[in-house]
Amino acid sequence: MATVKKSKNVSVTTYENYMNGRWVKPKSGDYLENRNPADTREVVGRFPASSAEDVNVAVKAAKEAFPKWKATPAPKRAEMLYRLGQILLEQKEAHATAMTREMGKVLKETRGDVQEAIDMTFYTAGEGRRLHGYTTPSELPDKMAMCVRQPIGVCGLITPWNFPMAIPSWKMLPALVCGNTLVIKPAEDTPLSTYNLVAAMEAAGLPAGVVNIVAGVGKDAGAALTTHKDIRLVSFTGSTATGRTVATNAAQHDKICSLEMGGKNVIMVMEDADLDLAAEGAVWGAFGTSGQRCTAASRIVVHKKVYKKFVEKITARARALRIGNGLDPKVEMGPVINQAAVDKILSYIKVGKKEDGAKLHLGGSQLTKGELKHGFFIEPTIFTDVAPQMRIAQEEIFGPVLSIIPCNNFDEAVAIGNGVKYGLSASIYTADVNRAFKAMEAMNTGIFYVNSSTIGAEVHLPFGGTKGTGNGHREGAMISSLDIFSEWKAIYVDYSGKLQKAQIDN
Ligand code: UN1
Repeated sequence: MATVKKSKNVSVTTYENYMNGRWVKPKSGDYLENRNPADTREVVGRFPASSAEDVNVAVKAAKEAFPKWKATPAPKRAEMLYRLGQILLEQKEAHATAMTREMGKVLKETRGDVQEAIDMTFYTAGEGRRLHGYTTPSELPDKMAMCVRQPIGVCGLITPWNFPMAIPSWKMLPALVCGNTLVIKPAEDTPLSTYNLVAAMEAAGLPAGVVNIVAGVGKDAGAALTTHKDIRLVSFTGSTATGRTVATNAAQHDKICSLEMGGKNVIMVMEDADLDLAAEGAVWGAFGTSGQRCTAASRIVVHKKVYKKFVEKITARARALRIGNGLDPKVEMGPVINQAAVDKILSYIKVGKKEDGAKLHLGGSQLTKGELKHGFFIEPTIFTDVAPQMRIAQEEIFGPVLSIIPCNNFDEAVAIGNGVKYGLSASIYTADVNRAFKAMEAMNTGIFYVNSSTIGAEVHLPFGGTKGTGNGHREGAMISSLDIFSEWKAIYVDYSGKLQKAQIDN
């Protein structure tokens, strides 16, 4: 990695792609600037604007490394992951600081992001000594039947900017423990955190070619990954629109494809809920990470009996949030990621203001006073009296904008909660255990919480959603993510010494 002089006083680090165990320049020689969304005067680094040619080199390296990595016993593969976990633990604070600088979320949250990658590392490493298949009786005598997991080959991974170390870890680590090699393209807004993860993998001793990183934009490097003939699996997290393109490309080449896309998550606050707890959870779910999580709580459905009181409580909390640069330990909410995000969020606020009946109750503007003018800051924004079919209650905004929807009873809350095209996360606040269980059953989402917000999934449980959120896969938890990153092989051993015919000799 070279450091180039940017101006008189500031030097900016230039990062290269990592392929076949070496850091190499992109063939085009072009780079993208990674700027701090809290203060765009700061360039965090320069990263390759890679092309399909760069992707080809990385895929070739991954393909050549595959046979040896596949033949490496899984417990040995996992030993490298244990070392990786140790390294990440030692580097945690530095990685959290770097992540706040490139992504904007507050330090407490970036520490959580790095910790999620550490959790995933140790958790997955344990799988090196499991990777269980199973044996089962054959229908014929003197015949054994079993299933084993086998690696798939070269995986192409495309990851988003909101969890730039955790989400790459959800994909890379299970891919590696299963014996695959990989090429990852991190989001162009936040490549540094994924680079830091890859550099830690290099330090942990991963052999050349097993892990490769190619930075760049989706339409070049990303698209090339989804269409390359030697990539057998594509795993993508990001917007629903891009996910469809990824899936379409993958289908043309018979690739395995796992998608994790949008959300429009709901918190249902019942009349018997602990309203302080619910308001605290709602603020955390709606405005944590400036609302930029696929699990963010962007809709709150509140029982009419407690509606007014709840709105008062959440407003008081949201109004008190300290907004600014996430490196300041007092700050509770950072910027949004870039100018395009500002434009999109403000346009949704405009749409909400025009909706007949909805009231802009809090916020609604970009913050441009003092130091904030250098970043992409938007006020915590609350719309009240929102109707379930309004666009602000249906579409993913991915920013600090919350819609509060009144409801008459539990059944109506469930119907509103389920009445969107996504199905990632949902939650209910209630003191009634029967109702909590009914909601657990009734909500058509991949994740559900009782008396807790919609965010905060732990790595050892399945992560993903129903309907427009994904295409049926789950990351995180071992069985489900191993099912993404390995293929089953059914093996029959006939020790009868004669020809036995299944389905016929019966
Ligand atoms: C995401 O929103 O894209 O459950 C991932 C959570 C985090 C992961 C979120 N552990 O909120």
